[in-house]
Order: sequence, then structure tokens, then C-alpha cells
Amino acid sequence: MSSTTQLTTGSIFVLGIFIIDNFLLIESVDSPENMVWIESGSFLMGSDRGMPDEFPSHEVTLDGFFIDKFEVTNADYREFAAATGHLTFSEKVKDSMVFAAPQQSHARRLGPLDWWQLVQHADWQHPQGPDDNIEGRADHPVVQVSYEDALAYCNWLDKDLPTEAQYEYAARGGKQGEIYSWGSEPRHQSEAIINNWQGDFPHQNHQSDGFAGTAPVGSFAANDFGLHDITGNVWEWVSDWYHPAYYAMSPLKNPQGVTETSSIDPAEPGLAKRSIRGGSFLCSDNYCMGFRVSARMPAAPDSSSNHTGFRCVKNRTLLERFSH
Ligand SMILES: [Ca+2]
Ligand SMILES: [Ca+2]
Repeated sequence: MSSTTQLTTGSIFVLGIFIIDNFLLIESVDSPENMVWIESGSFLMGSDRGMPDEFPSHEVTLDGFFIDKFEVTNADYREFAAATGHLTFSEKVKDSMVFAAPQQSHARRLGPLDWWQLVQHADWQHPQGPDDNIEGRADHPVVQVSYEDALAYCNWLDKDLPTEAQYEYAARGGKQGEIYSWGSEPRHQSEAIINNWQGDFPHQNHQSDGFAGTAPVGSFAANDFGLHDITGNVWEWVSDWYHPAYYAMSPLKNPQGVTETSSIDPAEPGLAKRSIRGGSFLCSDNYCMGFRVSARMPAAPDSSSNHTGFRCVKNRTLLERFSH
């Protein structure tokens, strides 16, 4: 047999496996409840026009995965806490971060320390503090959960937190090079398209989207992948350790972030942080802009606040792919 024939036979064999593999994959994809299957594919991650930590935009290829259609709700988390007895970080330390609009100041420029307060007994069942509760908010996203609290929930369901790349791919909804999950037009300025902050943050929230704080999940239209609140409502934990220059060195396939010891937040060197994604009801056009699909934010994994929640993904192993 000539080497050409061997090569051709080998190629046909590989092609056959590829076709069978993909046939099995397509045939066997049966979405778990309230999850969407995201096909494997490539996309341009990051932005050359955004913040420095979003540079450079670069092509990333991902395996397919399932992702929750909605942010995890208070009802979901209540079920988990009841079944497992899990105590969140803020329940253990008995305090957490809560947003409070500061007094207007003309004397100096305000910063995050002016609007974040460490409130005693703020936790997921009391998002603003002891006088607050989640009654009537079962379908709102759970907040006041740390990275570990979020991961524990996902693991309980045999799921994971999304990687930063999975999150951005999902948020873009198949659109390439756009600024927002719906495209590049700033439609949020004239339409109630996401839950963010309208007006001059942190003093004036016009609430023209109908919500000063969290909104029930799914109150706004899904993106083209069928995902609700993938931008806006609450920030969402992802699994990557944060590094502002990661995109200059990240692998092209299934990037997972840097190691914990390599993580750096220039604002707090020496403190390893995870990334959060998607922006929240506190993100305005004059501050944060976290609802841009390429926007990244570092967050201490043992921190929690009243504007950060999460959703889960389910990654399929090779074994699972062939077991159907
Ligand atoms: Ca709002
Ligand atoms: Ca969100």
C-alpha cells in the first residue's frame, strides 16, 4: 500500500469518526431543565476598544456546554441550603457588602468606598441587612453569595461555574465583535432591554427599566442563545482567577484563567481574585459599563454583595459524549 493510499484511508477513517462523533453529539444532546446547549465553536473574545484588561481581542475555541437560561434564584438557593445545610460566607462572618447611595459631594470625586457599606447580618436571606428579607422575591437572583457559595450550589447539581470564556461566548449569543449582548447600538439608553442603572451613578437612578434593585429573573428578553439577564440584573461569578493581561497569554482552546498564585488585581496587589461578569443593576453609562459583553471585573472569592449572583454550566466529559 502506498503512503498516499494510507494517508487517504486514514483521513477517511478520521472523517468517519468525526461524522459519527458529531452525529452522536447532536442526537444525544438533551438539555437539562432550564439549560441551553451551546454548540462548540470559535469567537473573538475581548475587545480592542474596551478597557485595558479586555485587550487584545483574540480568537478562542470552546467545546460545547450547557448553561443555565437564568441566574440562580432565591428559591433555587433555598432548596440547596435546606438540603445541604450550607452556610454562606456572609452567614458565617455575619456581615456583607451593601450598596448605599452616598450624599452628593462637590468637594471630591467619590469612589467605591463611598457607596459600599459593610452591613452586619446582611446575607442571602437579608440582602440589604437584618431589616430586609426575600419574602416575595423567590424568583429574584440570589445575591450575597461568595464564589465558594456559588460553586457549592453548582456542584450540588453536578454542575460547574462557567469559565470566563464560556460566559463571554454565551453572552455574545453568536454575534461577533459587538459591544452588547444585543448588538452595538446603545438600545439600553432608550429601551428597557436589561436591568441596569439609568441616570447619574451613584446619586440618581431614574429606574426607567422598572427596577431600582434586582428584577425577577427573565424579566427581560433573552439574547440570541436564549439566555436571560446574561448582561445586567446581577454580576455573575465565573471560575477564572483574574489577571488583567491574561488575554495576551491565554491558550486558544478552552482557556481556564491563570492560577491562584498568578492572579493579580492592580488595585489590590497580593490578593488573588476571581472574575465576575455581566454587570448589574448598579452599572450605568457614566460608571462601570459592566453590561458590555467584554467587560471584566475582579472580585475577592470570599466577598459577597447585594449585586452579585451566578448561574451554572454543565460540561460533558468525553465519556458522557459516547455513553448515549
Ligand atoms: Ca434598573
Ligand atoms: Ca446577570
